[in-house]
Amino acid sequence: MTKPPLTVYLAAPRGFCAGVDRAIKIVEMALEKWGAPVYVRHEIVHNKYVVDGLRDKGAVFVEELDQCPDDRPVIFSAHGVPKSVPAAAAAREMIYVDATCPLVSKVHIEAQRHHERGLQMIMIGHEGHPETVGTMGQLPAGEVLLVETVEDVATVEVRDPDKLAFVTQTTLSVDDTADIVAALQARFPNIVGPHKEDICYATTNRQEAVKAMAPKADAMLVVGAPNSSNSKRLVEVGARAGCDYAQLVQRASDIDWRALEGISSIGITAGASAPENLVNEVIDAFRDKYDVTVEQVETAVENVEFKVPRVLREPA
Ligand code: 0K2
Ligand code: SF4
Repeated sequence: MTKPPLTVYLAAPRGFCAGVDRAIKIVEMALEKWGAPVYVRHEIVHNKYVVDGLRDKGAVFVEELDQCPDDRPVIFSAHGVPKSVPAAAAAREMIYVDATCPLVSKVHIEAQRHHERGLQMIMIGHEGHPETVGTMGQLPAGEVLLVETVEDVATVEVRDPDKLAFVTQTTLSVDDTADIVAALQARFPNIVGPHKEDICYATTNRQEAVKAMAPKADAMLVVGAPNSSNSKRLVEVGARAGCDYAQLVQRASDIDWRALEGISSIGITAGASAPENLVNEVIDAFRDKYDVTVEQVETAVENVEFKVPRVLREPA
């Protein structure tokens, strides 16, 4: 039986960013250096496949530091942690390695500097997301106000409208955040902030690639986890860029084949925490049913790389 033709538009860049790559390497190198078990506070990155693979090698994933014993190393996830977490680990004389992405740490430092200059902080982010919790937790409780939407900007109650600064989560929608920043600047003309926002290069590039790819495709799949902020944003960006069906899949077994009936093209991308082998698994699932031609839609070339902490590069 001949298979129907299908064009697979493959977004580039997609998948792992430099911060995710570094965070996973930190867990692998910690396991090599100290042996199992190594504890990891929170999923190192939001991907079940990655977490399961590291668990098989001896990593133990917990949500809070008090679930870790004093005498085993602990790693903090790529999303960052409130200041209280390394402080508690130090007080217990634990070995800890911070796998917070350097681009998230940069935001932590920004928040700290504004605070030291006497500015009250506004964080644009998603309530309860570990990165937002971590960034807000760089300053004393109550010093950072959270806004999630343009509507929140209208009601946020500040100490002094002329002594304000803002920071953002790194994995937000570029377009939604621009609207929120504009609303903040309209209400508080003297607010201080980064040049645009703190959304990282990887988030920005993946959203740009989706914007170029989505209008061409009859449907679009984002390989990523339901708790991955940047992956969920890619689904929204795809839908807004004109793709009628944009869906998140963790892997090939999640594909809803009935919803895809009649398509002649599909766009595929992957969130910053989704491994390339899961992208290949999804493409292979299409090859089983279709005569697939892959066309890359490339909007940027990335060459960012972050070093792992020195403690892991030194011999035991
Ligand atoms: O996109 P999220 O912040 O939810 O996180 P992941 O899916 O784990 O992606 C890595 C980004 C981590 C920090 O920016
Ligand atoms: Fe770092 Fe951006 Fe990757 Fe987050 S998405 S880990 S901020 S490079």
